[in-house]
Amino acid sequence: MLAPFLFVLGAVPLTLGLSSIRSSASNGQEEDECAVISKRVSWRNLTSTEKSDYLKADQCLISSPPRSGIVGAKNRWDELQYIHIAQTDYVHGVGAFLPFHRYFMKVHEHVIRTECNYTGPLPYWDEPADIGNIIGSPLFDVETGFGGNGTGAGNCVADGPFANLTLRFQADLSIDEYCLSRYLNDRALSMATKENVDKCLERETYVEAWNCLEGLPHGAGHGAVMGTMINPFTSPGDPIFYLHHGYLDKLWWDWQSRNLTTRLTEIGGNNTARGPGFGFGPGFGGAPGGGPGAGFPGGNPFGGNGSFPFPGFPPSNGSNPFPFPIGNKTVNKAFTDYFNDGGNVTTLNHTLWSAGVMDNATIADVMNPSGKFMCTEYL
Ligand SMILES: [Cu+2]
Repeated sequence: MLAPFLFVLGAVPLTLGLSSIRSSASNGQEEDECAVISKRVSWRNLTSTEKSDYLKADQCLISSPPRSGIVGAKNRWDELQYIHIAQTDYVHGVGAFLPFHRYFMKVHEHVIRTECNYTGPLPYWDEPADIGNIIGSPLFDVETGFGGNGTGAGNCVADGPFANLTLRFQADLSIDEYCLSRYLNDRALSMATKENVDKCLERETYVEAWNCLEGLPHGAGHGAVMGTMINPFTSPGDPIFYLHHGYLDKLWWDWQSRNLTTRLTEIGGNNTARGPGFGFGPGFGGAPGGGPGAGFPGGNPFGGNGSFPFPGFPPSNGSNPFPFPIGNKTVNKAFTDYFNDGGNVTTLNHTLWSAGVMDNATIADVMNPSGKFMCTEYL
């Protein structure tokens, strides 16, 4: 019987508002309980079978045909990456940064569970544990992890379960194949310290905590892996992305947990990004070797007046590609209307979009990790 357990876990269900009022179905079961609680666990604490199953699930996405009609995608993995690329400027440096990435973790979980029969826990990267020895991290184990460092001129990953993985969506959504690349380094990971995390967890307001978390703790993981991971657009091409953002999401939850009475509903910030790459921290760009995904030099990758095609956004408009100016710091009404906040301030009504891979959600839906939409629990 899950329900009483969930009430304890769900802590302060009142704060979720009207949408979570429980209703009894005719079979007597409550409709909005979680069928399964997804456990979020450090990669270090998975058994070897769990590790192997998780790696196989991502491999399954890579070998599964596309399903969502995203033009140019050759597999399910491409479609997940597309979701992130297509809205990079609107999910970074904005109030929705943490909620969107929490939702995106759920989208990934949803597809591995429903399409690849994955039933295990969702791993995150315990980043402070790897400070000073990223090469020795169990994440980058060639046999039991995600493969090791990149090699050669392009820093392409050539060993482990994702050896020779081919990606194809560029930052502007054009198609040009490139390898999964990494340039592991301890310098960036040195910023993932407990001290830097604690500084964020001590912030009082959501806006302060989000800005802090999107800075060093977020930048450290991306910068430590470099290659594909340092590109703010294409970073979900590396399976490590989901463990890094799983960890970052845990940090948001750690902050929320310090005051559930207010922080299960506290949101804010701007809806319009401050520019591409905000939040990845300075100085992380330019991995040796270059090439697509092997480093993000910063600034506008499309040139001064480039337009950013968003096929299928908003999805209600089918295939309508509508242009959004890059680097436009003003409120873009086409977006803010779609986000449904009624302005440039991020609210609980804010729409979270995944190109139809999963249904849209709202920020309200994801505020509580153990609520009926997320159904997760951090261990
Ligand atoms: Cu992101």
